[in-house]
Amino acid sequence: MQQVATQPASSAARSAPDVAGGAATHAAAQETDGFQLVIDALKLNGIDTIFGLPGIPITDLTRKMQKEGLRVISFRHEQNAGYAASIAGFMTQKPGICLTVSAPGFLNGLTALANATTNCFPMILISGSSEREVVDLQQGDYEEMDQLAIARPHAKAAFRVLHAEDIGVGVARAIRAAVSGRPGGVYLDLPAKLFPQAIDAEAGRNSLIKVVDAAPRQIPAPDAVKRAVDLLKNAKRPLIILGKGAAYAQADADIRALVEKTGIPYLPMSMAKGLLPDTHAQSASAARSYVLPAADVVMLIGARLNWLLSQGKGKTWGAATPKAWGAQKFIQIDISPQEADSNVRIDAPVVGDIGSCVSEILAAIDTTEGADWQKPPAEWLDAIAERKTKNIAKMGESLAKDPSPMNYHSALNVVRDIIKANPDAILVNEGANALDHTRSIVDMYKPRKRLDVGTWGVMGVGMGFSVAAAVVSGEQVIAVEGDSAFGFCGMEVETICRYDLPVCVVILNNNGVYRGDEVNFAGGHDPSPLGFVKGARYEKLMEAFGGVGVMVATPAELRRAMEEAIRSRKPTLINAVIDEKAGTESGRITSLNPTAKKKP
Ligand SMILES: Cc1ncc(C[n+]2csc(CCOP(=O)(O)OP(=O)(O)O)c2C)c(N)n1
Ligand SMILES: [Mg+2]
Repeated sequence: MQQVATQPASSAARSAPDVAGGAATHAAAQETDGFQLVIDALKLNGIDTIFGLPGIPITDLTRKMQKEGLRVISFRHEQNAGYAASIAGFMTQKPGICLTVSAPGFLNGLTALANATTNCFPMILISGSSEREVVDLQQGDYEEMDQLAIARPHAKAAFRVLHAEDIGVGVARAIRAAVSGRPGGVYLDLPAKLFPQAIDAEAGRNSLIKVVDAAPRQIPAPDAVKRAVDLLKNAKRPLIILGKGAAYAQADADIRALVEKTGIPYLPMSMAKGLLPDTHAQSASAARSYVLPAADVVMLIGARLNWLLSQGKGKTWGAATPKAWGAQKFIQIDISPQEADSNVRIDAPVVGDIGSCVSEILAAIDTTEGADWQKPPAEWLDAIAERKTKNIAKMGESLAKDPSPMNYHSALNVVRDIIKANPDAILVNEGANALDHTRSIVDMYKPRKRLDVGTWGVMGVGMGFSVAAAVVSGEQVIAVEGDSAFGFCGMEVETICRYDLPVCVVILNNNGVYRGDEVNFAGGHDPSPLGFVKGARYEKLMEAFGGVGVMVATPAELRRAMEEAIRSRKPTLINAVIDEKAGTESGRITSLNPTAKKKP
């Protein structure tokens, strides 16, 4: 692994104002306070990085954290800090911490918290809050808001700590809630008055909890494993679907062994790409629309049957009507027992953590079948191979074209080559067409290298994810962004420059949301709601903060600029100008978009 781009704690300490003295002056040497206990509790539990934005009442907390050796990454907007924390959680299995001020800062972070909960990313949003007594009587405090109540429906759990001696318990509960079972977003409310509260240092130390076994393994029941293996064994057209949960589990070797031992074709969901290399012979990605309706037994590994899989029903699955079920039988490996039957019947639920479930299934296959395990019938594998070959050839033709101006294919063909040559690089991706084309064109080779809009299809995660990916891994990050998507978080290029992170942002610039050739149907001076300033010079934004900005109009220019960004590891923004007519409405999910019967 490459060197993590870290500012040495010692130099941070030298330049930070001496805030520790604040606590020391009002407290004797043997006293500690809320500021210190929050830091001690986090450090005791292996938290080393905080993503946040300072202000009342957490300004001194951020300074003190930095002084005490935590890496504090300070953002320009809390939403981006929140997205950074959540994806750090996904990458590391440790809760990512986002730290914000009260009311508006908290609300800015809340979208990311809700997104984390939806995506099962472990994250803790820690927000300072205003005077409880005043807030509860609605007497008009500075940034008055009942944050705990507002956070609760969007979080897996929400806690408030009122007394310094409870900080240890509060932090421990937040960590357990975030990472155990199905991971998610947790809210921790820390009122302003908590921070300067002084207590005896010894009592403080004793109140802290180092969480033991924060995400306990959950071993599946042997009969559940047997039921699944029996179903799989008798399948004629089996299929494995790998979800984001499978990527999160870090059970890469066992998952690969299960796929390869059974010989079953598999489909990776977007963030599971690279769990096995996308070029693997058993990948059925290029035959997705054939395998989903044709499969007779489908094993879901850490993948939910939500909208991304058409809820397991309708045409996608070979059923006659949108609400009807297909003929498949389902095995579902999931940590949550409530997930089964959420949309269609699950014939063999296997409940437990993905790692334990996969290794138990592998063991069951080995004991009961051993060398006798029959690979799927040749007709099934041949039929898939035939479709794959045809579709890959068709894709090859599109990629080989060199139209002027560039389109998604010719630009992404370059990104595809760059990732192939740099398989450790992390690919962050958002947009509509910019997302869908990247997902299908750019092959991934290693697990957890593709980070994208996830379950909600949310725009604006790009720069937060990029910052966190670079900070957590030290690897080169390549962010492929739609021009609209980038606009949600673009100011964080300053953060990327400030921390000198190896992030190369590639904006696929088509002058708008989906397409840049939309018109105002009223014929007035205002542009279409979907259009942006034509010919915008996004690269100058990066230059403004000392990074490298490049505008490119051809694949050759894009390739040169990306290669240079990777060589130099400098913050780089490449404004890749593509055909404004190249996109389609909503990318590949046009069918989800209600349209007026009569066009405007
Ligand atoms: C937070 C949020 N707001 C709005 C949307 C709706 N939306 C979906 S994709 C998209 C932008 C698509 O344009 P762009 O990023 O430029 O990608 P393109 O299709 O043009 O390549 C928007 C606004 C969303 N998904 N998330
Ligand atoms: Mg666009």
